Amino acid sequence: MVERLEVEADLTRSSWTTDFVLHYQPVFRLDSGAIAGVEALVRWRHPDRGLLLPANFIPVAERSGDILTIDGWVLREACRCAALWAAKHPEYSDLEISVNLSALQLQRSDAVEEVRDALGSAGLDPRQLILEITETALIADVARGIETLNRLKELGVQLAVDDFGAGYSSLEYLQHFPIDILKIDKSFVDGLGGSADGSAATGAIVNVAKSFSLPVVAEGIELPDQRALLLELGCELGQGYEFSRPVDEEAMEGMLTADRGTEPSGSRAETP
Ligand code: G
Ligand code: MN
Repeated sequence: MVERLEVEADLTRSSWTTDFVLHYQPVFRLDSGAIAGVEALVRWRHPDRGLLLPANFIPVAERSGDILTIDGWVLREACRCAALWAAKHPEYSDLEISVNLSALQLQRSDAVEEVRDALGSAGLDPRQLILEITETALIADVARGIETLNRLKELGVQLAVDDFGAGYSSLEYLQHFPIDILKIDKSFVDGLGGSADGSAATGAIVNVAKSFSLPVVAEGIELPDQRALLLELGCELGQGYEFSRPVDEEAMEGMLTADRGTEPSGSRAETP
């Protein structure tokens, strides 16, 4: 409790441009290792505690309302970066960037305007923006959710279900929501390649995506075996430490420059 209050107090003192930073994790083609996209992940450079992951501050920011400011900044910063990379690297002129949208952000009356503004001020083609939404956020307010998602789709952006399989996994909403991509939760990847064979559950999730004709991205791939098994199960895209940890803007651009569709160089530590 003391800890939470402390984080809350720290949050209100934070300056968005210097204390928060976006790291980027590439999404790879599991067969060739070529970069297929990038996910933007927010980190908080805490003055005393070092680089904090979203799990350490997002819940507090959701309760305090600071999440809306953080989310807006993340969206604008990610769009700016993607537009910059697309302009600098012609071979990535259609590079897709994924941004995580919180449940609260989805419920805001001006959510669609915020996305439109971020795209507009960055000059980013809407087709390059993928908004990731968790199952829980989708279910929170179904009627309003569908309306907001439809309006977001009208902007031309793509929508992905994040952490798919971890929540309700209600197949019904896949029919009603305008979803473009499914991202398999890391827990289904963890179950692969170890002593306990989790490939039946993972295969079932991949098949759900396929039967809805949706591309599927596996999250949290940490081992070569997991990558091989996912490919066997028909999953073509993935991200995780086996390919690359989330890295800062400069390192991400370095990867784009070096990418020739060859094997990634492996993971490196995530540094502030
Ligand atoms: O909810 P979402 O899937 O967007 O969360 C992604 C989080 O998972 C990020 O904080 C990212 O740093 C972390 N992550 C990405 N790849 C891996 C991985 O291979 N292993 C683990 N343990 N975490 C990962
Ligand atoms: Mn995500």
